[in-house]
Amino acid sequence: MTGRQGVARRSHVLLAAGGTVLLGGCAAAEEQQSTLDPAGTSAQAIDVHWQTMLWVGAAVWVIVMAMMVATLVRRRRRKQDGGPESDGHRKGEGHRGPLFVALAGAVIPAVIIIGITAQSVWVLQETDPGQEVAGTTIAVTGHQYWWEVEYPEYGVVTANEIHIPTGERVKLELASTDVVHSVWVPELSGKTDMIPGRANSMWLETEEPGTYWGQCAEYCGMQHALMRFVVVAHEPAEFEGWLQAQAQPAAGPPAAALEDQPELDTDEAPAEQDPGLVAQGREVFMSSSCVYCHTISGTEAQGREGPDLTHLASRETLAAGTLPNNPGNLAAWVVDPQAIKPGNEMPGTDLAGLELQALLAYLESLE
Ligand code: HEC
Ligand SMILES: [Cu+2]
Repeated sequence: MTGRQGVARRSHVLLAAGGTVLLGGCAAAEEQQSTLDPAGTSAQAIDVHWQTMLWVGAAVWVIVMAMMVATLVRRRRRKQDGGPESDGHRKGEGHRGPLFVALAGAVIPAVIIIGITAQSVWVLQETDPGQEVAGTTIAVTGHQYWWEVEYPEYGVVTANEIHIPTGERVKLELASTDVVHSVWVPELSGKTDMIPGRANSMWLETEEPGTYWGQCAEYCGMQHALMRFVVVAHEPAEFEGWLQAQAQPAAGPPAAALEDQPELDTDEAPAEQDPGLVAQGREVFMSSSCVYCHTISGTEAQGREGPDLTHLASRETLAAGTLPNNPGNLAAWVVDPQAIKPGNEMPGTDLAGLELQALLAYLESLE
């Protein structure tokens, strides 16, 4: 073996090792988005195809490498025995006949390629995003940088969470209000683009209840990476319960609290979920710019620029999977959304002190 061959071989080994480390790193991500752990019908078909290509490719590689090593060993042994270095072919020793060349060089590769092509045609049919789907229809609209999720048959609108029943093929009707986005839930399905002015659709189906992370898969601007969402798969009965709760208008503050609203008093520390404070927060919300962009059903807030906040407190995340939904993060978001997600469409607010606390208490009450 010449020195150069040795270097080339070693760098291949290094590349292979590096690739393994990289793949391992991806699979270990916390909020898992791994195509290698499929839980949906469509992702499973894709996985079958991927596994076939991986293992057939690995088998071919192992066989070719084994034959190469065998040849090298044989050659070296012959050299040690004092024989001439490269007359194997002339003598016919170790020479592979035309039948071998035809099989290994043409027939076997052709069989493998035809087989894998046939399988990919099957996968394309199995996963076809445009196929007829009988189940629940959900309209999902991409915005820079969040997802509007509507259940037209049930009058439910939410954001950044797609709740689905298990054991049913659910249809997603995709649209975009600005630029091209793409829906991808690696554990459930492949990607489908949301193109402004074009009606695309896709479907999701899983037997396993759970939370699956999704991601915008088409670069759409500054905060593309923070345009995430979750798919929450429920048992059908639980899903019905979720739909019913979401179809309710926002919980208003108790009537008593509305009657005797205390004056805003900056000296007094407010109690958690104080009904008076919640009622004041509602006033603050309705009299500030929030109403131009956000809807809270059952109130005068009917803006459509930002996520529907009717059941904000029931959601797991804020700002499209950017932050876990808890009081601290909610306060940080409302005060300075541009610090958290620079370039997003929500401006910060000047509200402070008790007014801000009241506003936050109201938002937290939107179960
Ligand atoms: C100019 C329009 C606009 C105004 C005004 C506005 N928002 Fe927003 N808001 C948005 C947009 C757009 C998002 C989504 C940002 C993203 O995730 O990229 C958002 C997100 C939110 C979220 C997170 C919702 C979720 O489900 O992730 C909350 C809470 C919120 N806004 C509260 C408020 C409050 C309170 C006010 C008033 C002080 C307000 N917003 C004013 C546009 C606006
Ligand atoms: Cu996007």
